[in-house]
Amino acid sequence: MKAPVRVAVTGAAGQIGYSLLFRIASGEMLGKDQPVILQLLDLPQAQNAVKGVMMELEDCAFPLLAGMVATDDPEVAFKDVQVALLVGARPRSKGMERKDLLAANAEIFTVQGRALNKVADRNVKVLVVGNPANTNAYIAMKSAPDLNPNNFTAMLRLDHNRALSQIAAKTGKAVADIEKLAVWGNHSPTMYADYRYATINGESVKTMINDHEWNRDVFLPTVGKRGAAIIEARGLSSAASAANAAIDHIRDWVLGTNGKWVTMGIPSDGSYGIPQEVMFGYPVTCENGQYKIVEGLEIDEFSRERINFTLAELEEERAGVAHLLG
Ligand code: NAX
Repeated sequence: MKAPVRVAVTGAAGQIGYSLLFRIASGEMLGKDQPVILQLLDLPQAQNAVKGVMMELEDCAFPLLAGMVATDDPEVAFKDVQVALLVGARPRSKGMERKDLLAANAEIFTVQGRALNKVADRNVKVLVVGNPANTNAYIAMKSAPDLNPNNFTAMLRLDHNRALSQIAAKTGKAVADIEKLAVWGNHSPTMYADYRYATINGESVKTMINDHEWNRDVFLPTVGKRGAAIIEARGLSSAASAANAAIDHIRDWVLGTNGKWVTMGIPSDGSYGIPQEVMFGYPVTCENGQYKIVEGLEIDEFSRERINFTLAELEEERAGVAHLLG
């Protein structure tokens, strides 16, 4: 039996947490032969609810669940963790302005970045799900100077999966056969889902669809506003699909993609003209626990416009929190 991997999940009492924890404990994220210890962080007032979730996890009798910890202290939750899923965040309350939301989250992710810096495993892989995910991941990264910045990532995988399923519906083909999709930028309606290089059984998706208006007026708005459409229909924000995307993101990062492209929000290395350190959605492949940006894609005028648009939003968010970073 392998040694257990310590996995931290923040916002453990929330709705994404409830869809996420059982799947991690059953081995869907790190493999069916990999025991895990769950280290659950939530606010003091949510500790009772976390206990309830832990009771249910116990009642599943998962063979791979080697232990659990519940706490409201980030330094306890992140102690020696090799994977950290930062899901908990401050939601926008009524009348709250965008800058206040950014500031409230900046505080949370500064504290959590510092705690990771102090107590986490030196190779911890961090995924930020809590919104604004890219900027929160950027703040956590900047607050953890002793850790490798490349180990901080933001979740764009839900946008990627949403785009895959829209393309499958449009072409009448199977999701599993779609390769080489890219989503650029921020996890927000400004993201740019780009199927120019995508193929289905070797055939070009762009040629198959051959409809620029559909791309611009239907596909991009549908993917970009999917979160709002789900809130409208369900009365609650996406949870199971978000948890599923988080599992996909970490599984692929740890176990590899076999050459398949996936989308991750990662600190830019300057590729495609994105300023260094901006937490940006890129197409990547993963191997041996490392991701690698897919390089050499031609960026046409329409794509450059879209990429600049989502970049401008990220730069604005980054400028909005700059004074809060020491
Ligand atoms: P919930 O409100 O159901 O749960 C959030 C949980 O986080 C609560 O239990 C709360 O007590 C806890 N929490 C708040 N502040 C905390 C802190 N400082 N430390 C630890 N725990 C804290 O929200 P849920 O639906 O689970 O969504 C969680 C986050 O994911 C939100 O920020 C949401 O906007 C974001 N999402 C991100 C997505 C993405 O693709 N990146 C998609 C889905 C989702 O909208």
